[in-house]
Amino acid sequence: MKTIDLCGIWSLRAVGEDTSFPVTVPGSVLSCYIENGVIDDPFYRDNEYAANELFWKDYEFTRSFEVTETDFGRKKIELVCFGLDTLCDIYINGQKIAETDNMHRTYIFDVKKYVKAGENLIRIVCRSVHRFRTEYEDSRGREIHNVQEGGTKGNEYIRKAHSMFGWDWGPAIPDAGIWRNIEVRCSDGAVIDEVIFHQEHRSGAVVLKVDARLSDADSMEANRKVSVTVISPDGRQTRSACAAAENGCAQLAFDIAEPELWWPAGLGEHPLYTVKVASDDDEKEYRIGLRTLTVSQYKDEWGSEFCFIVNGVKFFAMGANYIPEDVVYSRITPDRTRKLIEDAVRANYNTLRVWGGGYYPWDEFYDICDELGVVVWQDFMFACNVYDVSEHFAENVAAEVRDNVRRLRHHASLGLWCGNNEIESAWVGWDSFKGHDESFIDDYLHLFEDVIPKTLRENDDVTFYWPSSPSSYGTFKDTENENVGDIHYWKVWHGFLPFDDYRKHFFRFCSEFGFQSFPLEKTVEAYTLPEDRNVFSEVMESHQKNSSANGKILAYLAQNFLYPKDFSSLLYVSQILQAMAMKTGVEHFRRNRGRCMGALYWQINDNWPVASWASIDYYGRWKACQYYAADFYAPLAGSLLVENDKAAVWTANEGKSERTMKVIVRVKTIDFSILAQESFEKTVPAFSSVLIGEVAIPDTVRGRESECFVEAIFTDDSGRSRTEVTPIKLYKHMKLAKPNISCEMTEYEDRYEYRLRSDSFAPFTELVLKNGDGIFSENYIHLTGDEHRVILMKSDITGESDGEVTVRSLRDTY
Ligand code: BMA
Repeated sequence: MKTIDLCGIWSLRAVGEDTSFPVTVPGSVLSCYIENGVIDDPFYRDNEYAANELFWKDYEFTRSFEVTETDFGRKKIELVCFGLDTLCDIYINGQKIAETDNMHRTYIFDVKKYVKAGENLIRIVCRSVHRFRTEYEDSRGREIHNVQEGGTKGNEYIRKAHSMFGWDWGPAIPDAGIWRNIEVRCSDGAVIDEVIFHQEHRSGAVVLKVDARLSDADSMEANRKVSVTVISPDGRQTRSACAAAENGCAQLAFDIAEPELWWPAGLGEHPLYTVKVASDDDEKEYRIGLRTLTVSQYKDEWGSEFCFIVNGVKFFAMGANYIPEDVVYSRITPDRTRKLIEDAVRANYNTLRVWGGGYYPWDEFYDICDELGVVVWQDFMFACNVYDVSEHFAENVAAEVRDNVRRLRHHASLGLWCGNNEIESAWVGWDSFKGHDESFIDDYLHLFEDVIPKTLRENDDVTFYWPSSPSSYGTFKDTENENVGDIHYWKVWHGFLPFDDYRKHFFRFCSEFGFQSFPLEKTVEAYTLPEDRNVFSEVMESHQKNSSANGKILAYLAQNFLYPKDFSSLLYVSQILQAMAMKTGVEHFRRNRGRCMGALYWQINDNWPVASWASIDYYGRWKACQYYAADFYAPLAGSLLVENDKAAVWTANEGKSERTMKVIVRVKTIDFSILAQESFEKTVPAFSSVLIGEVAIPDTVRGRESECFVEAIFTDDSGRSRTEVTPIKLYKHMKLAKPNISCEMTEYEDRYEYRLRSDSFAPFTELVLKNGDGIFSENYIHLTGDEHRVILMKSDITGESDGEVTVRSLRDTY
């Protein structure tokens, strides 16, 4: 087979305009216009609105390509488009070959009769999605009035990432273009259409079945052979076999007597076997992990559990929700994705949920998750919308499901397929869903409980399917039941309840809960002018897509902290609030391990610089919450709970072996006098959460509550130490002295080391690199005593930096 890569430089022109610009494909109108200086950076100030207007126009992408005489002589010539965004007309040499209307699909067209030997011209016209959505007529004359906050009416009619039309964290700029690879394939022999893997795990051994299917036309011809090679993770053992294809299918099986099993992060290694499949004219390579992975819904005393079970082991899913990484999709490079997933693992995640309002990530995303042991909860791309499920729409979705399931099903990291985000529960409870024609409910059931699961099963009969997130039983039954299925819990934040409310619930799996904060000041500076730097300015409000969010941040601030003295302090305190909120939730969920088996907060990343629920901002900068996640998701995590005049210390062990935890609990004053102290040491069994001990708050605290706090220093059996703090009164009512914090920096070959010390209690001590970016070994720590605390910055700094930092703590905010 010969592949002619059509990526690279194309020419782009708005239809009806004279000027054309070079564009690198994969690429888009936005990537081209930004690169060529046609528009100003759409993320700067309020430029997003002008960028949105661009998409009332049609755009034409053109390039030429050569087909040699030899390639032209081959039997089959196909155009393969891995991602066309979205309403595209494709022409080769002036003849229209196809129309497309789904950015989530891989299109393969037989173009033999359109191409010629020598130079060919391909032209792809992307029609305006704004025109389409405003002119669209429902297949049965019905009206849809639901519009997601920050979204655009009519986005539901187009199979294009919903959030490209805006969301409550992202701008509405529905870019257009060729967003993934594109190529021409010329072949003579058999093209491998798909490869299906099945694993049978029995008494420690694995039978790996490989089922290779040749594309339709080829399967008719006799004497087709398929060979398969399986290479062990270390590359040392290679086994090959060959089989004749019957009706286009060849099946081979390999007995793997001593399989190296794949485990999620924290539970073991993530070895990957390489499997090469070859026909006479095609070759495909896969990396697979040997494991069983599904969801257990075993009935128990509370209801039904909802937990991932890998190789027979139930584990607590820890992580967050993933949204598109950029508004300009061609900027989402594998390196950037790798950095994000590495940051997730660095913060001890073992799971990510790919949320249904974006795109199906490209293969590298899953390769990286396979390599790093991150289980993927994979939504199909539907979120918060009412759909007109016409016959064409249903067929289009079925094709999309088939394409993506075939592309992703072999990945070790694939944990679950989910029908959609929040649509089942929206039909039950959301005001914006009320008043729609009832037949839309049939459309819902047809799509999510028939078309999608049926197509899924035809292509992946192994991976667990969950109809919607959240759901309990499907079919609108008891969707918000806390004792069955998963939950999106938003009463903290959207419902305005205090952080403590998490502790009143015992969810089985909390797949969304979240709290907003502003991004880092450096990030805000990148999209504002000095005069914009007030959270209620027009520019700051444009970079805040949840209309009531600034008010919420301020209301939670009022519950916890004193009014911040300036803009910078407000940004910082908002991040502390977010970190506290997520920590309160996750610690409670993990204390209830067994009953609760999953916590995926909303959300890990942003698609532009914005105030949002993300714990890592658009530029990859860690907010306080990401640092705290590293602790609250630690495989062996300690938590401190001060309630009813008692301080209780807990440890959750999400590992396979028993561990030991030592804890010193002290009740202290802000000038470090110790009013009470107790030490504990306890063995914590594998996969458990235990109460280590309790300490009564001493009477000596009476009358001076506002000067006192409880500290718990957890030291695990590897020597790793962490300090948890809870004040006796609320932080806003504490009498904090202005601490003198010394910070000595030493530069080593591979790191900067900062020795911090304070003369009085300094909660939430933050380090920020003055120049450049990087991730500290810890941050937003509490300085609770005379001793030095050491923080490291390893050599992964990006940008120019001499290691210089600014230091502040809570007392600096007022
Ligand atoms: C969740 C998500 C998103 C949204 C978020 C914050 O429920 O599914 O729809 O961005 O809430 O409001």
